[in-house]
Amino acid sequence: MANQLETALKKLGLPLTKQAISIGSKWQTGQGESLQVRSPINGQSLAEFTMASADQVAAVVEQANYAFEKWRTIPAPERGEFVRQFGQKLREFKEPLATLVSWEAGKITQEALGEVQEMIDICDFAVGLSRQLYGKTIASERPGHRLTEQWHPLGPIGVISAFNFPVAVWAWNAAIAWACGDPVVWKPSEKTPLTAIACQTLVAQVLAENPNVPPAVSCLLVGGADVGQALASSPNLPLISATGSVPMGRAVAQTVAARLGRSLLELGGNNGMIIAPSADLELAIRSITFSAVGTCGQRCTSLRRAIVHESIASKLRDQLLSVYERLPIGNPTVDGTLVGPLIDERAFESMEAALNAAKKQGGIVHGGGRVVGNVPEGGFYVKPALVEIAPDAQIVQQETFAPILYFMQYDNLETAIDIHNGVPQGLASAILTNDVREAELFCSAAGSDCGIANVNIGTSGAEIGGAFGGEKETGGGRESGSDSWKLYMRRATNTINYSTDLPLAQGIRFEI
Ligand code: UN1
Repeated sequence: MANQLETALKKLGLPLTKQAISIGSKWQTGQGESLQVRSPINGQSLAEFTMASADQVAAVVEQANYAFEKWRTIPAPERGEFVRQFGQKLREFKEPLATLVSWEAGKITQEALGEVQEMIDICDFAVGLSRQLYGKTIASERPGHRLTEQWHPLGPIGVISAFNFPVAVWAWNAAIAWACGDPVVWKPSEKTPLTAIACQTLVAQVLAENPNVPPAVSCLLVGGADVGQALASSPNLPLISATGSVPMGRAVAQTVAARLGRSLLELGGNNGMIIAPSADLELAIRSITFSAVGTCGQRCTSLRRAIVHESIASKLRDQLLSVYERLPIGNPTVDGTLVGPLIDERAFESMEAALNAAKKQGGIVHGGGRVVGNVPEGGFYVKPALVEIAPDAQIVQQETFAPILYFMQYDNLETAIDIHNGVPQGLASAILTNDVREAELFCSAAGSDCGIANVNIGTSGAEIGGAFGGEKETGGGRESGSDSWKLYMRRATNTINYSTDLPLAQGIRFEI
């Protein structure tokens, strides 16, 4: 197995000595704390090097700012061409990059490949976008005047990403930012620096073929929370896009707000699904299982709460439990495995703590606990848990980044929607129903209060074409598709007078 990793690292051309800082294709040594990178698969050491310190952030941001001065003047379709070439590079290196994602984040091969595909997809989207950064032409109230708006590049963007989508979330930001004319300064999770170094290595290959592109359009800082805070407080990063926990987002948002910067937050989800009496049960089993146990319950969009109509609850529970019983849990790089490891011991402890709390609060816990036989030693493999529990149990309010599905019952849809919306987070949601009235109510203003509301599919696995993000403690940000690009640009409203007169707006008379 380790050979598979070595081959992938070789193919990707990762530098043998790892360094924490990169400006385009130049690497610099960090001056912060030392970092030991371990694989969640078996605890094996993947690399050890010194992280960047907070003091090193300003110099990198300065380089990104120099790059911005040039990058913003390059026509957007030409910037799109750079993104297109990066997308091609990803196609070429899809497999080794996915292998590295598996080894560093513990994803099963299918999901790791899917993550790289998500990067490719957003590159394609951004290439098209680079010819569609449309502003509006607005009817002017004054004769001989043209009122219009333009979208201009904003400046270097700080990207703080999490371990669970170690490369795709950066790509959502980077591909859009580059098309929009913004350089990117990336701080990946300390748990997944190698995938970040791999991405930067691939960007460097594209830079080498494009001498017109200022290399500092892509900067990397492997560092801890102090580096994240230094990015958040940097006045030269007009937008900070941060994905991760609610406490992290709160700290970043407050720092960015204090300098009146922009933040784009994608924080915790506590995603729910209503399963109505008319739901197709076979489809329910498949969508619930993928959403609840996929990525070992470590997606922001993972399904954490099933709100099931009482008439079908016991049947659905029994069927789910029998599927859970035969889930292939183990080495994520082995064909057929569906549930890989948790990221580390702390994640395992959080899962245990949540299950203990659930029991104390009256929950009946099925599954859970560490799997030890038939899995690589040194990894934290768990049995996904299904917990029958009352909707008002306190633990249900909390997002635990692990495969725990709280299973609750309802009697009428209004109550189900109240239960559904009665948590602090608001990322992804779904209803399974064949009743069009129920489906439309769920998607209406009086329905799900989340950023993502689905019908007859699970909560996870969104496509890049839509805007991704959620409300309440999820942070309100939207990234990826639709018009999320507007956050990465500044809007200028232009009023142009092509007459020989000077009429004032609002009919004001001001004769001199
Ligand atoms: C995340 O977990 O931070 O919708 C992102 C999904 C993926 C992205 C998840 N496309 O599950």
